[in-house]
Amino acid sequence: MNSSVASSVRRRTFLSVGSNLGDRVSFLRQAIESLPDVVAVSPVYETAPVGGPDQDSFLNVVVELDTDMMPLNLLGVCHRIEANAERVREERWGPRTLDVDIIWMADMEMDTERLTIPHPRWKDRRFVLAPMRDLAPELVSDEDLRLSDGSVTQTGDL
Ligand code: A4P
Ligand code: MG
Repeated sequence: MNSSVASSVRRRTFLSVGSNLGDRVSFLRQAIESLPDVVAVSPVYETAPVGGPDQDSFLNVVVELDTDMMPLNLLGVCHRIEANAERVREERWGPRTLDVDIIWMADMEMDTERLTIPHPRWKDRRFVLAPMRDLAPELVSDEDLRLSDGSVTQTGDL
């Protein structure tokens, strides 16, 4: 494999996947089928929108990868998957068919114009923390979950 795409290290990685427009369940399913190196998918949560304009509720999941992809290449994959879901970037935090964000990667911290890891707002958001805790309770404390914003309800599995 091209050395600019992969490193020799596989990292435990968590992505947040959300949809609040159109057929939300099939957009989530399509995303998961297209992602590389998936090892686990959280239950689905119906979540009240956090930030942005008045908009419909989201379905959110967190997906765990075990991947050797470099962060910027993984971001490129996330953006391609969003584009395939007919996502149009209109308004920040506005309604979207699909949003795929990198939340956390083991032993990885970076802060560039294009990519910040861990995601700068992950600890504020219950729609990220609740499904992430289902997969990685050692990374999300009760206190983190209690202090986060937004209401979430678990609705089942994809
Ligand atoms: N970017 C920087 N760091 C990252 C990262 N770790 N992962 C850059 C992904 N992207 C990252 O994102 C804007 C730019 O952020 C990207 O081009 C990338 O270079 P975007 O997806 O185009 O726009 P956005 O998602 O509207 O903005 P942002 O800042 O990512 O929004 P958030 O903070 O992710 O919030 N409420 C509920 N209930 N459920 C949701 O899923 N999502 C949002 C989006 C708001 N409210 C929500 C939900
Ligand atoms: Mg995003």
